[in-house]
Amino acid sequence: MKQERDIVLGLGATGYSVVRHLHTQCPLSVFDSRLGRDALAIPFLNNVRMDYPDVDVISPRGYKRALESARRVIASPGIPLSNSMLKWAQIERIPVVGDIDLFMEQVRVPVVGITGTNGKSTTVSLVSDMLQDRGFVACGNIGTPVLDMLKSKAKGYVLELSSFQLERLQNGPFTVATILNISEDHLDHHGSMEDYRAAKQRIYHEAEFAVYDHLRPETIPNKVLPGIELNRDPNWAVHEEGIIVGGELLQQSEITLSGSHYLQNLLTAAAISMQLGANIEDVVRVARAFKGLPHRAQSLGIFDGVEFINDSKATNVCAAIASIQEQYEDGSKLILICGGDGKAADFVKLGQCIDEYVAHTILFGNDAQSIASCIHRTEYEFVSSMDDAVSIALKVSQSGDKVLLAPACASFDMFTDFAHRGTTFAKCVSELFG
Ligand code: UMA
Ligand code: ADP
Repeated sequence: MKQERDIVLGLGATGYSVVRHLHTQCPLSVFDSRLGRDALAIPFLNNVRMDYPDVDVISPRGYKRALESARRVIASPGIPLSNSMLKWAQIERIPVVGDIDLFMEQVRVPVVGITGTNGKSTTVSLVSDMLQDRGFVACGNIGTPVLDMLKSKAKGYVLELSSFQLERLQNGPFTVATILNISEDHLDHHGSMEDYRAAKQRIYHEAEFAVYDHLRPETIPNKVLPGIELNRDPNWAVHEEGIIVGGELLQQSEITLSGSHYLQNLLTAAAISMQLGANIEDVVRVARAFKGLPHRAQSLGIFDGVEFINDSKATNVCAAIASIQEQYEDGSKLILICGGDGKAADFVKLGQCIDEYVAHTILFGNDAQSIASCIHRTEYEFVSSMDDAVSIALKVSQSGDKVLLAPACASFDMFTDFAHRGTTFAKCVSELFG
């Protein structure tokens, strides 16, 4: 007979939050693919061993055996559905869920779900700022695992949901759900755009209300749901002078950040927040105060006449293209620092964009060569460190130019994460200029 034992797969931020959440409720086993070959690199293995000695750490060859006494597998988002550990669980008919399912089973207050290829963290921050006085907090893919926030006294949650979290979601009755946009990303994880889009659509399956964009058909729910269709409904649209929110024009002069994709994020955030009780004053307050998140099109300052811009979070082709076009808008000469782990992306469109808008490109990381093969006119060169990238950028730039870090790739081949990459860029710039 099977015991009531749960297996937690992956011991990163999510797995560790699941252990803390469940360890008093049922016997637990944990497993991570790096056990046995790179155990020191597993982020929370030591914490589990020290603080939760009753939790069984499954030996590298013991996983299949452990399944025999499991009632449920709780998988971390980074483990793709095609992973053999999940396939074996399926063969044994053991349900596989994620941390979002555990959260949704417990939560008794409104939950907003926000996904999209780009703009998730910005929009989640905008919504939680607009609903701050109503006791809403942000969590999820933005950094704090959802289960860690469950004990907070929040009156509502704003969840950033990645396609990795959504692809395994069983239980998603979101009060309001949105897909911001979909462009090519994470093909190494999902295998195809079809599967990536299907994962994103899961956000709407049990949602009560949807906010989506008429101009981006891929964001429209594939089932009938009450909602707001931005840029079709005349009360909710991006306008040449700003945005129309609930029928009122919010002028660009009232909005600190500019740029078409930022206005779209702001419009979406306003529609979600007002659906949950925010008023126009809350929207205006946030539109005035919000200066953007670190590592997203963040100006580091102007040095010797050259502006350095950190958009380390432009981790896919679409975000990098949006970033290049945005920075080029005032006609500046652009020097681009680009590259990293391309996640199996196609760089043809990036190459075309570089040829059109960029004066000089500096490439690094695993996919530097693949990007270079798509650049046909703009000069480029390869470097092996951020230090060298910044020195060369300075050498080829003149007063009035911009140096833009917009990598179009994940950072994991050279840095801990996008924030580490952005901080390293800022450090190299500040060292050069004392
Ligand atoms: N692991 C395995 N087998 C595998 C893959 C991973 O055992 O096949 C193990 C790794 O060895 C590692 C652990 O799983 O020890 C890592 O788990 P994870 O990759 O799921 O990452 P977490 O640390 O749990 O962090 C995750 C999100 N990361 C990913 O989805 C990759 C974090 O988003 C999120 O903040 C956190 O949960 C809390 O919700 C980061 C991210 O990069 C910011 N997300 C991607 C993105 O935004 O593009 C999706
Ligand atoms: P995510 O959490 O989805 O990665 P962020 O808000 O952190 O999104 O922004 C990541 C990158 O995407 C930044 O480089 C930013 O300039 C760009 N970006 C933000 N919003 C949009 C959007 N609506 N469309 C395209 N690019 C965007």
